[in-house]
Amino acid sequence: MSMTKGRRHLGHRTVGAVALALALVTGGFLADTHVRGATPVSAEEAAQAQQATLRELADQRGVRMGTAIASHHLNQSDYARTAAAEFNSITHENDLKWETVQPQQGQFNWTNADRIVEFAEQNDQMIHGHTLVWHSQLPSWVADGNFTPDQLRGVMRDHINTTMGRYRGQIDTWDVVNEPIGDDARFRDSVFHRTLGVDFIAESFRMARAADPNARLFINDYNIDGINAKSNAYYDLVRDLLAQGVPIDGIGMQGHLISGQLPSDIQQNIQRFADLGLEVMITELDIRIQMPATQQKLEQQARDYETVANACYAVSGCSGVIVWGVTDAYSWVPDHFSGEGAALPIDENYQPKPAYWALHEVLGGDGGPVDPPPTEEPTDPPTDPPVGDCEASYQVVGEWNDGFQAEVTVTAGSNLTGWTVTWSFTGGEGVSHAWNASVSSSGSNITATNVAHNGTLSSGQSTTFGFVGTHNGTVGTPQLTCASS
Ligand code: 9MR
Repeated sequence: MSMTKGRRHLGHRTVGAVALALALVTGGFLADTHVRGATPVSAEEAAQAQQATLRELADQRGVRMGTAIASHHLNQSDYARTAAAEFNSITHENDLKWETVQPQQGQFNWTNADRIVEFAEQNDQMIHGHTLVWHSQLPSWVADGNFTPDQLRGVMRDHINTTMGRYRGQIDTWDVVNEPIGDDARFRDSVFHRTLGVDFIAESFRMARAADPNARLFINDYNIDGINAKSNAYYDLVRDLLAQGVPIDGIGMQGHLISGQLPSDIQQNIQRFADLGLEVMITELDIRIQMPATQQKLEQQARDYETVANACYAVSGCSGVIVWGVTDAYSWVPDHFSGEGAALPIDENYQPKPAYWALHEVLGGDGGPVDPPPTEEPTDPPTDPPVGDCEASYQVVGEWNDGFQAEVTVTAGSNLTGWTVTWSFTGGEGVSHAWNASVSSSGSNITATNVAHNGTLSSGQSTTFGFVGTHNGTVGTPQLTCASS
């Protein structure tokens, strides 16, 4: 299903009729939509439109279409109305985290968490519980605690039992362990890992199963949406946990993504975890763009939302998508990524963006009103096909103290049955481990060749491989050479 197909032109139903019908019947955010050329709405049109919220489409398909919310916004009517009308699942963005729920040992504060659970119950919504054992937003009495292993187990068990116990029967999926692996694909340092070693993960899941035997238990992280070193580490971890009989039911791929830079293998990645017998969820989707947002960037973002949602809904083990906020007005993105924003499907005035209509169409809706009129914005010049066998482009996608992650996209200029990309690092960088290519080094000279599944490319087709590298201060962009092999 493509966005261009979904961007309907007049002749289907008029924009005015759809928007007005939606405004009349849902009382949702479209109530403020500018209705162009509004015409009287027939009962039939109103009835059709009434089925058109994301929530209703998701319910019809039996999938999750959720959002994260903050209790302190729920007294704003636009916010609460949109959260209730558009989503069938709610997650506490911050109000269920350890520092909020148990800021001091044994002192539990449920005010904000309860408020959200009550909201979800009033609106007949599912709740995805976020989160129990996480190194971040952890009160200092735990994070800096000097516990023996048994003491820490006691602290974890108490927190898990009390929190899951309070919402037993109300919250039936939980992020039990959040973000235990870093971007370098190694286990993160935390009080849990320091004190209990990697077993803290298995122990957390066993405690959670005991606390609520009916809840489905997830591990959750970011940058594991495509196939890369970190998601490979997760694959090995959950496969081993399952083999040991650890009660883990699902994996959450958070989906904090950059528009135009999505991994190309999201569906393949979801599928391999589903093939392990796990439920997969996209738990925190947002796709940020460089501000200011233009129509062209919003259309690209819509294609990105479509890609992610399609990748999930195409895999039977993927139960749904949760977006990380109701409106761009309160997204975490601008506070954390300077110059970036507009990452959600609904804008700061509660208006649907192209990304909203992309989700709508993926869920089986009509994809919304007509295209906006063509804009005068410059379009990117068409990219020339590669001259010669192939071309390769290089992108650094993450960087930390002594490491970095990069992706290389190979585009064929003619039909290929194998390819080799070579480059030289000039700043002392090295490759430590790679995926989707076989990589060898000789000093600073690197040679990457295809693996079995991505050597055959027809002219114009692309494939991407990646690696985690080391550096001593400089992460450059080398010149690449690509040839058939
Ligand atoms: O959206 C949350 C933001 O309001 C908080 O300031 C931030 C603090 O770490 O956490 C954000 O939510 C995070 C989530 O709990 C776990 N995955 C990454 C999310 C974005 O940082």
